Amino acid sequence: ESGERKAKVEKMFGFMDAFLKNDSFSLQKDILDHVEYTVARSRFIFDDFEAYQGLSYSVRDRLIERWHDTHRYFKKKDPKRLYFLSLEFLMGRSLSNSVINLGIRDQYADALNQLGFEFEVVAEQEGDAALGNGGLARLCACQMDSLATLDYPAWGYGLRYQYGLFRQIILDGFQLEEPDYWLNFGNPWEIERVHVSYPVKFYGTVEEEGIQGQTIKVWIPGETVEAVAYDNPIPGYGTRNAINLRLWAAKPSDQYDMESYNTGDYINAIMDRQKAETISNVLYPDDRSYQVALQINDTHPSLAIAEVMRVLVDEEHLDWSRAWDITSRVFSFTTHTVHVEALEKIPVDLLGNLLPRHLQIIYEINYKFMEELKSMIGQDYDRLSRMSIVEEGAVKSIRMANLSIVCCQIVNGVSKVHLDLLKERVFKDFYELWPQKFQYKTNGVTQRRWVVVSNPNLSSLISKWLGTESWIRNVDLLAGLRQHVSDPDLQREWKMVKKVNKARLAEYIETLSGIKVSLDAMFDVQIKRIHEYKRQLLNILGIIHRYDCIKNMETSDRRKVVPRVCIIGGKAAPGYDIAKKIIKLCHVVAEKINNDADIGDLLKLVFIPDYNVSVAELVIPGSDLSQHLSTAGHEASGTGSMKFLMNGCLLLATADGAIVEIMEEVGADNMFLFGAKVNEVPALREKGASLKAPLQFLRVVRMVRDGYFGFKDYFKSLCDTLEDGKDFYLLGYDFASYLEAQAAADRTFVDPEKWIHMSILSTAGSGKFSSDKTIEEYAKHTWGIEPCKCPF
Ligand code: GLS
Repeated sequence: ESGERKAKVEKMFGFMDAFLKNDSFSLQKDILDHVEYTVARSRFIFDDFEAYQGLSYSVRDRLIERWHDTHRYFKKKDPKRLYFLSLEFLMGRSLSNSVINLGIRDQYADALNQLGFEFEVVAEQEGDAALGNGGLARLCACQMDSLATLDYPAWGYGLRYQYGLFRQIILDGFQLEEPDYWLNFGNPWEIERVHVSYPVKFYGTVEEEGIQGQTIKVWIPGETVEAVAYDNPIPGYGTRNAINLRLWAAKPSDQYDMESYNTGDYINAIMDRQKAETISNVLYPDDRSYQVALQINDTHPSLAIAEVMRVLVDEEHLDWSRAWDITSRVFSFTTHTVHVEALEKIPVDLLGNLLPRHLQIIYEINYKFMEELKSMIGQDYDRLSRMSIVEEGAVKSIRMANLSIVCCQIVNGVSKVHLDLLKERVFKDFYELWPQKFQYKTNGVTQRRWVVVSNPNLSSLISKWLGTESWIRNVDLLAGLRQHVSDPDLQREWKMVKKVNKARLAEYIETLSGIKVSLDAMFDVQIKRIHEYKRQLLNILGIIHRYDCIKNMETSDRRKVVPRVCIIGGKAAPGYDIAKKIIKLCHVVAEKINNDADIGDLLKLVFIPDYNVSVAELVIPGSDLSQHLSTAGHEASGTGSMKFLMNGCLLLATADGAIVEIMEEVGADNMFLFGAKVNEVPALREKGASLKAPLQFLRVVRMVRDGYFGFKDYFKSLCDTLEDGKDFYLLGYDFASYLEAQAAADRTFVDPEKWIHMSILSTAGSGKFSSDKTIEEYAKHTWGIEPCKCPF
């Protein structure tokens, strides 16, 4: 920092903490300046999109200012930093979140108004940054928001994918995928750092060289790619701190052969390597010695371990044990799955070709680990081979989870149930060896995005009844709603907010599908990735059952039916055939029900296409009930449930993942629970074909099988998965209790006072599931970092 420059600036402009002004006139001028000079449209004629651009650049200026100040402050204080590595960050939109966190939303809304624009309309112009698949990626986005808000000195590192998650198009009820050209219209939220770039090396050979009587390994790489940084400032709420999410883009380097750069798979491999180079830069910058914690979000970035070892041993010439000591103390690892088959493996041939030196290092780590293990457990070869980092077999592979566990001193699960499963099943051998390594941190979501941004009416209502906005930073305060739960005024206002949100959702549904839905109906929602274990099929079969019952009812009984609007949304992985059939089934069932005049408003089924963060922001506040149906023991945590809970939607769920902890917080009598428990599932599976499904289940499956909804041949393989003995996800077994839970939800819905009561208690009990809590736990018990708050 140049003291002379600082003095000059202060002399010219006077001393000011904030350079930019936030009064309405300054903001208007700023937006117009950006429209004129950055967007290069006339300040007299511009449309909503250009207004969005001008506005975003103006907001970005304010972000940059805080972000500079924060980093100057971090530099001055030099606290231990966290580097959070993840291959996926699902940030969604930035505008609304930024202005709220900066505390200048109303000022901007007013400024726009003066210019003849409406904030909500302008904000709708922004596309989603969808650099991730689902829960895991959105979790990282929530955690970045919490890290910034709680003033932790943290950096996020990820990849700047040219294309985000595919766009889901529905054609005749079938899912089609289209590329997400998210950068086509520019991205005002990022700052390209052309000067922050590193060569990332691949291929080549490893040679031995003698230096001062010692033989050292020298990697002679074959090809180089340039990694260029794009910085994305992340503002905290109620603080001046703004941290950085640095996303790396791969660019061909001078030495690079353009032809191989343009071949698809290779680029992916290159992308996976970028963070590792960055880590090496972060650990040993010049002559400074930072203290750092490096968090590996799932195994995807775990090659970083081998890279840090390579830098320490080959480039810094540390001896192996010193290098290993450092590496194993800086890294921590969070696993996000319960599925052993989902644990990442990299074929040795591939790794050896792409990164020969890294493979050698991993072999060396494994050799030392195996020796140590033998000395502890003796010649138990089965166990040795299960725990080995190298998997022998048809395709010899590196088990990235084993590498991560061997290296990291702390291995985190994402819910209490998840930790139990890690100990008992997934990593049993490792748990027995190192019980002290295994911990869990319950996942959480940020109340800033999921209540303040997406449900402003509820947010104001909560603040009004709590008499403070402090819950936006201190979620524990939400529990204060409990004392007002029986107040008729709160109940009335709470109901009103829900109604307004439902109206907004109904309008969206009508625009999308032409289907008019009744606001008096229960809005019943299941939105998440389509997966067999998440059991959207159970939901659809339940809807068929409901339809069938209504059809067979006397007219007088129909009056007692609670009207429902069933809403399903989610993407199926492009190669996941069964998941795609579930989407198609949803559409054919919807077609039948929605066009049955005899059913009218009693039942509607809507599939919301292209589910993403922005869609969730609209759907969640407008839901009455949400469904979380995973077969117990399959969902590591689940974070959708937390977003619904905060918004006062009741949950219909199995006792899986974080639901078990939600139950502890809000009480089982405030939810609709059903299904086999985690510890019952293995024994039920053992029973196989002798586990007879109930008649109602057989009947609805038969309707699909017999072609009642058409596409008989197409659905055959889907129905086959439900046969006795093949029903791995236990839809048949859980069906009866599922219907009972649904009936309980219906009975409660007709008692609005009770429903609202439960709804308020849901929000009141949601504090534990804020990502602020998760981050505080990580900071204390895993990373060992302290807040570093930049003065205002
Ligand atoms: C996931 C799990 O499947 C979810 O249960 C979990 O909530 C999420 C975040 O921890 O991580 N793992 C994964 O690979 N995708 C997920 O969403």
